[in-house]
Amino acid sequence: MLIKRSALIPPSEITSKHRYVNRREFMQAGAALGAAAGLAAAGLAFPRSAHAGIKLPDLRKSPLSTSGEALTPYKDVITYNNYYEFGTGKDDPSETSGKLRTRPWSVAVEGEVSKPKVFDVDELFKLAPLEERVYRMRCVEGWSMVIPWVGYSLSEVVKRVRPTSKAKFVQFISLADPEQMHGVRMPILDWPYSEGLRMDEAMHPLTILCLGLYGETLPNQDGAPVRVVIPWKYGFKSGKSIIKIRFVEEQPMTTWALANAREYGFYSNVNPEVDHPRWSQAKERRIGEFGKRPTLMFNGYGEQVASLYAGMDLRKYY
Ligand SMILES: Nc1nc2c(c(=O)[nH]1)N[C@H]1C(S)=C(S)[C@@H](COP(=O)(O)O)O[C@H]1N2
Ligand SMILES: [Mo]
Repeated sequence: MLIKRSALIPPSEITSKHRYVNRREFMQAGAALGAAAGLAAAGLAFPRSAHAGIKLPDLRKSPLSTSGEALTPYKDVITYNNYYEFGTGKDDPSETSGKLRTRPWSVAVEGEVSKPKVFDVDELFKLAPLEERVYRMRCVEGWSMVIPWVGYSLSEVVKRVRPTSKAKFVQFISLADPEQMHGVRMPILDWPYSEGLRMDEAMHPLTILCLGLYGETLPNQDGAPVRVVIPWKYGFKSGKSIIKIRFVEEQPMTTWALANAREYGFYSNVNPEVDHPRWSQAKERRIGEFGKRPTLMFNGYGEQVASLYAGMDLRKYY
């Protein structure tokens, strides 16, 4: 088979991953790899179906990765998901997102910028060197994973559009296509899924524009073809399948704050001391492990990000 062993995936996980991927997906991946090789001269070009994941070449390992923690098995990363556009069950996204069309795809970067631009997603693959970033991911529901994301700092995109002095916040808007996404046909959330960051959070090097995981393009259920990942915040801040990045002057409304402002604040920094109104956040269950481990302040990224919140009451700005 053409899928090569990657140095970043421990052999045990390669085995479980390969056992998981079914034969048809293997065939698609193989054909896609062939096509990708043939199109190398034209840059990175991917076929419409990227469901099985297309190997991404030339990944450098980021020094910003967490180290010393086992990666969550690939199978769990792609079958235990929250992606309400494809249903509210953890299995729903992997079972129902297979036909999402991820090409053509573009991301419009607009608002308070002096150089607004619509980026074709294949352009985003070439904008900056792709890195492997191993981050902890903590869902507000109380579970966590360790995922080897692929991407680069979102600041790479931001600096190219030149935000104006009025740009104080950034909004990330996901695709909401009722024809492709059965969840969007129902009033589960206020669609499109919309999230936001303060400008300094968006510019922080840990915040990534994410194009892949486990050395391959993103599976649909994890937010193909492009998403953001903000590792010190609860997972819902990291919007999937984004089509728009908008720079704004006022703090934007977010989907989860609209659903329940008391439970989901704009900041949503991982914090073991600030409980969700309906449950404690002191501990978490790492997917694949038994028992619980303590939740880390800022999900363990406090050294890098605590200064962003100096002087702020984190109980008030939850
Ligand atoms: N568009 C969109 N983005 C989303 C969600 C969603 O329902 N829709 N769920 C969020 C939540 S609650 C979590 S925990 C993470 C899960 O990302 P993963 O499935 O890749 O681990 O995606 C976030 N991004
Ligand atoms: Mo979540």
